[in-house]
Amino acid sequence: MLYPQENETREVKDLSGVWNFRVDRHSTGRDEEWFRQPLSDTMPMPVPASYNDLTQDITIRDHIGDVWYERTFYVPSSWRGKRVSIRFSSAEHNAVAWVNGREVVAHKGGHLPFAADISDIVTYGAENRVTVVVNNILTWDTLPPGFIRTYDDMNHPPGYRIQEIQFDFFNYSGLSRPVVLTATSPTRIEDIAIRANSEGCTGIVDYAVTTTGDSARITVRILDELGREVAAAAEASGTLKIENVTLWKPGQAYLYTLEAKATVSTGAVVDIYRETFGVRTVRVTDTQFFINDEPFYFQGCCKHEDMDLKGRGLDHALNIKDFNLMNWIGANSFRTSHYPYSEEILQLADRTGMVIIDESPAVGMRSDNPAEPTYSEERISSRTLAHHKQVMRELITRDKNHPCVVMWSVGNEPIVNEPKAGDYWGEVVAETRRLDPTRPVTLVIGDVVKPAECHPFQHVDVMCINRYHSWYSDPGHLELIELQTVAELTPWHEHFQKPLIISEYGADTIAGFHADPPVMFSEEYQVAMLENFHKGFDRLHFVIGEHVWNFADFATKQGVSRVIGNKKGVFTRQRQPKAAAHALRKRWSEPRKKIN
Ligand code: BDP
Repeated sequence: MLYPQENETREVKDLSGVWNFRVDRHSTGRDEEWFRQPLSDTMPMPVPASYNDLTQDITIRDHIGDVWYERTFYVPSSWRGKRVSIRFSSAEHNAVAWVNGREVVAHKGGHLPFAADISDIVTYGAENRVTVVVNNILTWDTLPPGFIRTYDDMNHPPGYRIQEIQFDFFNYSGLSRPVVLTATSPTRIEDIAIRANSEGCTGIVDYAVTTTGDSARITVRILDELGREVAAAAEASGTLKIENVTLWKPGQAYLYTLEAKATVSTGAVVDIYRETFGVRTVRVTDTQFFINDEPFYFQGCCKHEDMDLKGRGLDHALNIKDFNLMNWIGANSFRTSHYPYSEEILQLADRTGMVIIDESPAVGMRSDNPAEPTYSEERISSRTLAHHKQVMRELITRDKNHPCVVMWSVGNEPIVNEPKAGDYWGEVVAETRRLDPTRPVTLVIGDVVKPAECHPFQHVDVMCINRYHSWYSDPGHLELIELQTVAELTPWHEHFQKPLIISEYGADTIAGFHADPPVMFSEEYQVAMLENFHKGFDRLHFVIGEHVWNFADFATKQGVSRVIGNKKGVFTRQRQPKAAAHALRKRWSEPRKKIN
């Protein structure tokens, strides 16, 4: 799905701002058809933002179920005869939208965009109303999965229920990314797919432009960063060559623009779309990851979209600060743990040369009862699998043209040792490869099992493994980390003959807590722990990357091991460095040394 773009043929109207908001406390809104009339009893609520942390009402923060958003907007008279759409960049997690009381779109799953043609529903040159119900309930059929636990005992009031989640971040909800109106010609460019790589000094650009509406003639040109035309064609799809191509490289981004024009029989240009892309190749061997035929070592931190007050709400200032901090610390990459991040974040990565492992929201895929299997019709079922494939389709449709994305991650820390795990993840990986044969695929695992018991890894190109030595295992024993890293990871490579990224390692650290010799939760402990892991990584030739957990402290559900959230950040939630940030900056600014 193309990003909303404003140009000489396209208009975008941003509906960000303060909307009307109402919590559906008794789940009556849908039956009472609240979308028919303007909502009553509303409070103001910003879009984009998660709503959870913006009131003083704990029952709003922890609400389970529907919330309603509404606002009015004008559609200019000049838009009559155009194709008018409404586009939601994300609604967590399920949503239905009505315009002027008529349903226009329903979407399952947060973090990915959806849109509806509302040309025949809006009133031109007049006020219109959009109403959206957003539901945050997670079930075994959603990604991430979750389930509702209801209690029937003396210790809980009648009907008491909680949302159980098996992932370690707050279940923020709402309209966390922009909502926009777009106006295009009824005959328009629907999608552009670009696959660009290089042979010698020549860029080879396979492209396909699809259109909707009346037939249109498509012409394309490729422009370099100075706006000079470097290739052109008069077909909707084909292969273009860029002589003396400038490659997109980690830390050294170079973006070309593919400009597509749709012309109708009268000779009028009815639509133009300019898609940026980079020319780069990606390749994996049994011990290495190559970008443009140069070995690439992933160094960086996993992240979250997370901040005070606005939760997962899109925040350009925060994103710029985060990219500047990652640059400062010497990070060259990050994983979008544990869900697709905003399109605006990927655009920043394209532009700055940050390398991305793009992850689906499949996190917490594990049975809640160790005596019962995860992969069964009661839990992770054929319904979950069908939805997972749909999510991969939507993710790849959205992100396929970003040069920053070098690998797809199909999920994080599922149960891997049940025999059916091989079938489930095999199917997800196969679908991912069918959709995009150009990028490697990984799965991130966390369980400490023997390699032969990890059924999904036979299907992936790169093994991503999360390890918490001296934290969740052998707490306090920093001296074991190097030994355990080497002893435990070596068999994984021997068994699978694939390269490996340590996709998480870390320690909760309260900024300002000090102890020397180090004790857990002190800044010194976090530094010492990272350093001991690094000694292990540097001894392993098949380790192709290290992603610290986590870039910054973040909000989680409440629990006895979380002190107002997860504190494994090397920056605080307000983006101030802990001692570990300085230590990483030192390591990542020096040339990397492998011992063997
Ligand atoms: C890993 C999870 C991550 C958690 C982290 C932790 O992948 O989401 O936040 O552990 O416990 O298992 O801090």
